[in-house]
This record gives sequence, C-alpha cells and structure tokens, in this order.
Amino acid sequence: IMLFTDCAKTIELPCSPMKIDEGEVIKDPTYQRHPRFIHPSNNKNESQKTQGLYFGQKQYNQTKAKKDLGFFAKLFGYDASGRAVVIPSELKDEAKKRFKENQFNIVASDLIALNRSINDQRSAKCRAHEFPSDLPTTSIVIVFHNEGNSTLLRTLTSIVIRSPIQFIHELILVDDASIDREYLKETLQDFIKLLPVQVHLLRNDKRLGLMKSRLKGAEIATGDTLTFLDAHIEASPGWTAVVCPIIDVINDDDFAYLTGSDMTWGGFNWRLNFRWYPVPQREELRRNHDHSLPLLSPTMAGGLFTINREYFYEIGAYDPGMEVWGGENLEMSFRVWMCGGKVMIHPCSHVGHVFRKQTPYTFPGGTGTVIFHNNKRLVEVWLDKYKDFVYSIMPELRNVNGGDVTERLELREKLKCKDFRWYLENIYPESSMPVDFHHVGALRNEAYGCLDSLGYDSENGVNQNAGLFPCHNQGGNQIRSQERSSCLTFRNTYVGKKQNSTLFISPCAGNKRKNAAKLAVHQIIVYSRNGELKFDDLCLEGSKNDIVKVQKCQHQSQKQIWEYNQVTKQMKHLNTGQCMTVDQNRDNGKVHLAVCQSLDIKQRWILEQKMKL
Ligand code: LR7
Ligand code: MN
Repeated sequence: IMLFTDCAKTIELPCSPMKIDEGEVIKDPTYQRHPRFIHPSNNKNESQKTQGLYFGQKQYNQTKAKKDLGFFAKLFGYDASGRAVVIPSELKDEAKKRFKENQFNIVASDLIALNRSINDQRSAKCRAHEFPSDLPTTSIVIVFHNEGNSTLLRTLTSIVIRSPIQFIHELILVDDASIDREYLKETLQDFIKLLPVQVHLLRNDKRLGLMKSRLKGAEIATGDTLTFLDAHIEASPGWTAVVCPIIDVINDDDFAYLTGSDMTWGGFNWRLNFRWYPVPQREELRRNHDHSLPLLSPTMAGGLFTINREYFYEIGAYDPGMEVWGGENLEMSFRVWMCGGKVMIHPCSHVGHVFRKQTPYTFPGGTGTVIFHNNKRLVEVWLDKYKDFVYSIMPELRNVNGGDVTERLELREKLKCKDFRWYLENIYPESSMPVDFHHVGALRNEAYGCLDSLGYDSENGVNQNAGLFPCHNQGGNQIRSQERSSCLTFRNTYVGKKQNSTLFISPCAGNKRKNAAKLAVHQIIVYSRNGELKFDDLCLEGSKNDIVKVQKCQHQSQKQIWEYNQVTKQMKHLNTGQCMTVDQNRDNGKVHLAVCQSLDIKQRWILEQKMKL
C-alpha cells in the first residue's frame, strides 16, 4: 500500500506500480449459501484463480488487510466472474429501499469485490491481435454527480487492474457538486491515493452538468489522448483505449455482467434519442466480416470513448452551451462525421456499464427543459433542412430557446463541414430519418375519417415497440379528440419471442394508456421515397389477406414496400398486389390487406403533407 502512495504522488519515481490483481476472493460464510458464487477452492478455471487478496506480490490475510484498508474493505466480496449476485434474504428489504439512491442496486454492488474478475469478453481473434507497444498515452476523465460508492470505486479499480499501466497518463475525476454523500469526500481522497497512477480530483462549486464537467477535466489533461468514461463502469480484460468500446451491460439489480453484442452500432430515432441498431450488411462487407476490425458507427452512445487530445479541441470539444445531460453524444457524432472524422466501435475492447432505467439525480430546470434545450442546439447547428422534419415530429421543440449558437455555426464553417444530407446519404442511409420521402404527415382513411397515423413514444427503451401508441379518429394531430368514437389502436402480441404488432380500430378507451397515449406526441407517418410506411424505426408490413403489422424496418424488404395511387387513393402492397383496407366489422377493425377495389371507400387513404424538403 505504501508503494501505491509513493507512485501516486510522484510519477517521476521509477516505480513499477504494483497491481491489484483481479479475482481475489476472501472466504465468506454467506458465500456458501449462494451456490452461484464460485468458491476459490472449487474453481477449476485457470483464468479465474482466486486465492487471497494480493496487492502486487504481497498477499494479505483478511484481518490484516481489513485493518489496513479500512473503508476499502470492499475489496473483500463476492467474485463470480460477472455473474449475478444473489441478495441474502436479510438484505432484500434494504436493497429495495435503497435502489432509488442511484437507480441501481447498490446493496448488490456492495457485496461484490471491487476487483471481481470478469471473463474475457473478447473473441479469440481479438485476443490474438498484436497491438503496437508504443501506443499513445491517455488521460482518463470521469465525471460524477452523486454516484454510488462501490460502483465508483469499482470503476477506478477495474481501470487500474486491467490497463497496461504505462499508457495511463493520469486519471482525472471531476466531482460535479455532489451533495450529501460523505464517502465522496475524504474517503474518496484516501482511496485514490492508493491507486498506482496519478489522480487529479477536481470539485465543482456548483453543478455544471456532464459536458461542462468533462470540458473542465479535459482542460488539465496532458496525455496524448483523452478517454471519457461514466462513473459506474467496469473495464474488462484486454479493454483497449481505442475509440468506443463495445458496451457490455451490468445489470442494475444484480450486477450480472453480460456481454454486449458486436453486431450493433449506434443510430438515433425521430426524437433524437441515441439507439442501438443491428449492423447492416454493407458494413459487414466493408470489414470483410472480420469482427475483430473496428466498426464504423453513425453515432456513439457518448459515455465511453477515447479521442486524441489535440483532435478533441480541433474538432470542437463539446458545445459548452449544453447543460447537464443529453444531446452531446449525437452532436459529437454528427460533427465528427460531417467534419471529416470517423466514429468507430472497436470490438476488441469491452467496457461494462451499469445501465439504469432512470437518472437518480435532478435536472435543474426540469428534465424536458434541459434535454430540449440541448436538442434545440443540436438541430439548429447540424441538421440543416432536416430540422423541419424533427420539428414536425416534436413541434414543441420549434419554440424552445436554445440560446446563441453562432459560435457553433462558425465552427462548422471553419471546419468546412459537409451537410446533413451528405451524412444521411453516406454514413447513415439506414437511418429512420428518411433522406427522401413523399410524405411526412398523417395517414387518414376516408371511410372512417379518423385514421391518420400512430403516436410514437420512443422513450421506452431500445427496440421496444411498446412505445407505440394509437392515434385518434379526427385526422389531426392530437390523440385525444373531442368527437372520437373509434381509435386506431396499436397492439403487441407475442408468440414466444416473436413480436407481432397489429393495428385495428376499436372504441377509444377512456384514458387508458393504450390509446390515450402521450398528448405531446404528434401523429406522423413517413412515406419514404423507396416506398416504406414508417413510424420512426418501425415499418408497416403486409402479407396476403392478413392484418397489416408494424415491424422493425428491414430496409428494402419487399413485404414493407407500398405504392400509393394519387388518383384512387389506394395504398397498394407491392408484394401481394393487395390494398390496405380498414373495416370495423372485420378482424375487430384491424387494418388488413384485401383485393383492391377501386371504388371501395374503405381503401381510400389520404396522406396529409406536413413538410417538404
Ligand atoms: O449533471 C450531471 N453531472 C455529471 O457529472 C449529470 C451526470 N453526470 C455524470 C454521471 O455521474 C455519470 O458519470 O455523467 C455521467 C453520465 O451520466 P449517466 O450515467 O447518469 O447517464 P447515461 O449512462 O444515461 O449517459 C449516457 O448519455 C449521456 C448523454 O448526455 C452521456 O453521453 C453519457 O456519457 C452516456 N453514457 C454512455 O454512453 C454509457 C453507455 C450507455 C448507453 C447507451
Ligand atoms: Mn451511465
């Protein structure tokens, strides 16, 4: 421990920093009761060897180490190679009660060793890669506001035990004005002294939000590159500080460590939320199906990435006009691509992140206000004419004051960046935001006069169709209508894992979520130039005489191509030659395909144009 202190204080010391080896487990009586934890002596796997607590070469016995380490005793805990924690029954109530403190299960996290081992997440091919030994150094910047203790300490521990220490120039922690968390004060200061790298801890007097805090941290950095990380992550074996890692999932409840897919990349939806989507075929072809090569990704999640320090500033760092949380990840992605850079995910680098369903902290001014403010800046600076598309999806955004963006526009000018159309065409043609379209607006059936489009709420998470809502029956934009008598309703059913989503007309159900939906969400459908009918990343899909389903867009799947006839107002399904029909007396009023009958009012659809490019 003394060695650590010396190394941390004076980096000039020719110290070969001691490592806290991973994967030590101290015998614990409760441990026997939880068969899911590997007992050291039963552990056959060489890579998960777990005996005693080591600091470098030194082995500590439990009592002594606990005494020496004091608060730091959390190094003693379960190690189950990333498997889920089983909470002992006497702690269950506490775990539940304290969940909201951090919006993850801190009691579970506290039970796990700070240095728990994690199975190597990399493919064999990645493991065989030889990386140059003269890589640039990095300054790791971690900002936090009211973060959990063991999760923050595990973030730091995993970094120092799983990085070639010579490449870590320094760790820069920025405490974004955390309040009422004693352990973030002296205890944290004591802890960082133990780390075998130089650590700077900056404290904000007042809340700056994550972008400004990161800027503040980056400012004092002197490494060749900057690595930004969230405060509740775990670096896994062999993680490399190259661009974005694959982000593995640490469960917010039992802290199980789950491998992230190497076949997803970053995109965004109509409401400008970052989303993961499957990597398209063309990108697979580009990298020759070699999953150990970096993936070119249209956007990044924002939290975890490495960037050359000089380039970070050259390309415009962060927009200092953005507050607290949100928007900066897309802003940076668009900016980097449009101004000549690249955003990549390196599949040979894995970092786990505790994904939470809600933020535990406050958004000064209100969540909506903050995110709208940031998105307004994003849209005004980078989206060109496509901002009208966003405004037709989120009309509320049009009147939001995003503040002065002149400097960002000047930056765009100075860097001679390409336009957003170029980005959509060349970097992200699979985007749910259509490059070209015939219509953006409501889809209305003449027979009922009430069918227009679906509400869509994408806030409910990744690829969850449950965020879709039905529309009303008055052809306008609001879901709740005075005269509604029937509603276009949306329903998801599951056959095993396969999801089927159907549309049908049904009596509007009072204020039920199913068709009361979110009033702020306007009802827009896109009829794209290539013939898809889309609600964001979902497409209408037809099959013969069957109900029209809402499915993930397949990008040019024949089942999802429609041909609209301006004269007859029919919406013909290309694959079957049948027409989109609605009949309140059939299939509970579901929208279905039927033989085209040109005079059938039930097949007449009006596309209401909301905008043009
Ligand atoms: O006011 C704040 N001050 C802070 O210091 C608000 C937050 N923070 C800190 C916070 O303590 C945490 O360390 O900023 C970090 C990110 O905030 P989280 O973890 O509460 O949010 P998140 O995981 O949802 O954040 C994702 O989106 C953000 C949008 O602004 C940022 O880009 C985050 O870095 C990003 N995190 C990831 O990409 C990790 C993978 C998640 C995904 C997808
Ligand atoms: Mn996070």
